[in-house]
Amino acid sequence: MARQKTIITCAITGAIHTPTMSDALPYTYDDIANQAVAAAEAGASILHLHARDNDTGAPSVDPKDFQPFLPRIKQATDAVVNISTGGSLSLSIQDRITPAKTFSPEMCSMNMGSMNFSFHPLAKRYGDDDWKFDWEKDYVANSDGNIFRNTFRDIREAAETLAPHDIKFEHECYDVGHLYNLKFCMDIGLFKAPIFIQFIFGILGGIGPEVDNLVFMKRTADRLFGDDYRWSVLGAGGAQMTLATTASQMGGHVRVGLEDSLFISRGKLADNNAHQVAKIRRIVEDLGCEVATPDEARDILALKG
Ligand code: KMH
Ligand code: ZN
Repeated sequence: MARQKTIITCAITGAIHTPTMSDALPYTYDDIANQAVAAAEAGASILHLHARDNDTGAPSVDPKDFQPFLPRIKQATDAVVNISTGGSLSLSIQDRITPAKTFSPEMCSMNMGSMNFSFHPLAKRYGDDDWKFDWEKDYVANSDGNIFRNTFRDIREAAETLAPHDIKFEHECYDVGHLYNLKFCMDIGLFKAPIFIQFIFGILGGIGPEVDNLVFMKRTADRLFGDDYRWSVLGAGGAQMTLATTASQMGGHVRVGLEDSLFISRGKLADNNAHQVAKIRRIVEDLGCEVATPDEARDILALKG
């Protein structure tokens, strides 16, 4: 049987990194549009998109901050548009799903459980071995701000509100319990097969970025979902490229982008999103896999098209 092609998703800006961390992080409408188009040209067939305030770079879920770049991306590329419903940690689920409800994209994210959500100190240290973290200030004092809330009520609200739009969900699973939440939601009819799971490793609060854990997540998903799922891997920070490489060799799809890691290699910031896409594309192709075009991604994931 021919080997399935590898889908590269690029997550362009996210809501966690700040522009002070890297000059490459796009936050103006122009930069988000230009970097998204360049990432698609470099080989990304899915673009996972958040918006930011054009002046300050603060995360935004206001449709007026998506409007200036979405049509430009659609006009310049054939890439699948995937809009975040993660928004940022402090927002309600109603606010977080507003962009997907407004623009009805082919895909959007769907986060599968509540958790503490912080950068792992080791992920930050990937670029700066002198970096010091302040446990009291960064992790303890800010604990309430670090809760990523995705209760069953939130998940149902998002699923039911978005159901009429026929959007394919990127089910974000940060730990093995989230796979069981997803299975439960499928059993009660909230989500229909085939589903697309993003296994996420290396967020502090979720499962760690070890290959053993990837094998464990995949084996658990095989048991729970059988042939009813497609999967991709996102490693945060320094785990990004190594886990994406391993995933591609295990038959999975991959996600890169400055939302998940600002680096191109140890100690070296990426120039832009396309830099990371070009690197993973080169690795995937060198190792004998082919990269999926946007239409092939639509086919593999059974998108509305
Ligand atoms: N930033 C990623 C670790 C979302 O947008 O819904 C997870 C994410 C969530 O992309
Ligand atoms: Zn995101």
